[in-house]
Amino acid sequence: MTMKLSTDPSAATLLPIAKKEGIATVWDRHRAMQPQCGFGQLGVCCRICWKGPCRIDPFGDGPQRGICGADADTIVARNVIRMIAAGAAGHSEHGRHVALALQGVAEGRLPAYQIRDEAKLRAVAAKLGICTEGQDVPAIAAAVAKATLEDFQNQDHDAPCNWIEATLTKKRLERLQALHVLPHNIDAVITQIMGRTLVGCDADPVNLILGGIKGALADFDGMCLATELSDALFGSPTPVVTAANLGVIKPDAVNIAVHGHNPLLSEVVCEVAGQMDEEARKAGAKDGINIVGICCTGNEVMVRHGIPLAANYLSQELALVTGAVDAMVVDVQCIMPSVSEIGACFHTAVITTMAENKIPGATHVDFKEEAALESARRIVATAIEAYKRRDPRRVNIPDVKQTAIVGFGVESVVGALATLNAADPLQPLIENIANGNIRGIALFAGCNSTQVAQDSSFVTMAKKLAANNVLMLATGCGAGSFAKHGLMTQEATLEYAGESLKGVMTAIGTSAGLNGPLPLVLHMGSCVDNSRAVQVAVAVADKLGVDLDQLPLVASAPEAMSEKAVAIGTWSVALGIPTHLGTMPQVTGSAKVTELLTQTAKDLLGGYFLVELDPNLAADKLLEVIEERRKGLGI
Ligand code: CUV
Repeated sequence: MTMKLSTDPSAATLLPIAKKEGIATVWDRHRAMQPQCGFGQLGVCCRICWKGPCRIDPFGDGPQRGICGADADTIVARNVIRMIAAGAAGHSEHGRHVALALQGVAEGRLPAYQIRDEAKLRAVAAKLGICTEGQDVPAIAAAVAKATLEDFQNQDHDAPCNWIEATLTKKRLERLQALHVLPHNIDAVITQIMGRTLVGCDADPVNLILGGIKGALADFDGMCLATELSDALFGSPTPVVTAANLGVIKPDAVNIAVHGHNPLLSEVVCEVAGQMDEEARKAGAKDGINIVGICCTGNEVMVRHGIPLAANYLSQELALVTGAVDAMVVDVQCIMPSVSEIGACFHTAVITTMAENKIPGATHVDFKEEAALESARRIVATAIEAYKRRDPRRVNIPDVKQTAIVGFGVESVVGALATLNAADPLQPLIENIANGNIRGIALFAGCNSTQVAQDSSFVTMAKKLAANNVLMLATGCGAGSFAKHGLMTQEATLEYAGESLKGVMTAIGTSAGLNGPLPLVLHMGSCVDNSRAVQVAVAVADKLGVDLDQLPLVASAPEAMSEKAVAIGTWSVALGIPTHLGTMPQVTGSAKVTELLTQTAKDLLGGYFLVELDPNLAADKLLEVIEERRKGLGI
């Protein structure tokens, strides 16, 4: 295969080492998997019952219906909405954990946690319409947790989830209500998708996709609550200077990589690591304990505490190939099962922590919020023990890292803008969009995929959009890509931003005390933090008196792969945002479903999917969409 596998410079150093050591990586397995199943790629393979598997012949010569009679439209629609349900389940389980933790803190049951951001808690309470007057912090936390947990329990179909109702524009809520796609209960909506896609149930592709949209909006609800309650517990992000890529691993430290998604684990590991630093030094690590992040856990601790990011999704295995990671601590989602085997090639302890997420060959340390400190101590002690077994001759840490200024939550963005206009912080942003200094806003989200040379589509698109004066926000592994490639720096703004964008970024950055422009791409956090970008957009829309589908706002997941990305992309469309996918979605075996998602959605919701695998063309198309939206607004 001649295709470049990764544009991450650390991969160039480490892939040959992996090869020499006989370690297979994600790219080797990708190659071994070629050619991949065409039926699966089109979404026309059905494994929903044991009369099957069935598959529809895309060329029209063979079967056009499965054994039960389901045609390609039904099969594709069922498959894709099951993906949405899985994505929504992942995010909302994460959200539920955080909400239950908040409840535990309110009741004084969780000594490892506290409310670190009281202002955020109060703001959330106000948003949910909870009266806080005369209430102390535990009482407010209890009320917020209760209102949040109702989103998992409410049985009244006509009462939408509390968080979604508190978050979106009025017009958007009405539009979604009219389509009967507003979720009333996250768990119920996910269950409904599983139920309606059983053999012999919903066969109408339009009805199925509408059910999927409802599931995606449940995903959005789970994300909003996960983000906001995590901020209340762990602090809202503020701008911080840190670094990204595998060069953040230190040769003389006990390196602990925190990997996965949920901050409930990583926050406590970070805290305990600080307390156990001396033990690491006693074991011979003269730089003590060094925590580094991978994937969205990495993003969570990066935007809140400036913990450096070692890797995004596709280079998680390479972190182990450095031979200098002493423990990789994982919770849920996006953890390649291969890490335990690669860890075993070295001295690395791969530690799973969640009862429902184990990996053969890994060490399991059960993590429960009630005993979080004890578990975290065991985890850190395991890392120190592993460090003692590290073979220094097998250490290869690539000398690759980039500075990254990160931590742009809604509060910090508004705070920076407030330095220009304290009375009306959004005004400078709106003014600059209206006068065209900023043409539009693009949210980059989503994963890495082996379908694309790692990080390449993110970087190519961002440079082109920047040159055309588009303000960029990023989350998830997209944010990881930009951080690793030096696009979250002030220098990048000076180098790549178009003149008018550069002027605005410099004015905001300088007045906010950054001694120069804002970084080219603003890091908003993990995947669940996509809700932050929506909050900014809703605030702008409300101020202008328009709905989200009128704003010059686009989203892009150029290297999407996870079912979670399918859920996120779908709610993005449902919120009225044109949403680019740079990898081929597994739906093209149904012309009807493809048309629904890429065209009909535009009439129904204002948002739609735009599939373009070439990042240069994708950027052009998004620029066109932005100009079309500007025209609609008369700006
Ligand atoms: Ni939640 S979902 S590969 S870590 S962004 Fe990264 Fe982000 Fe996709 Fe996973």
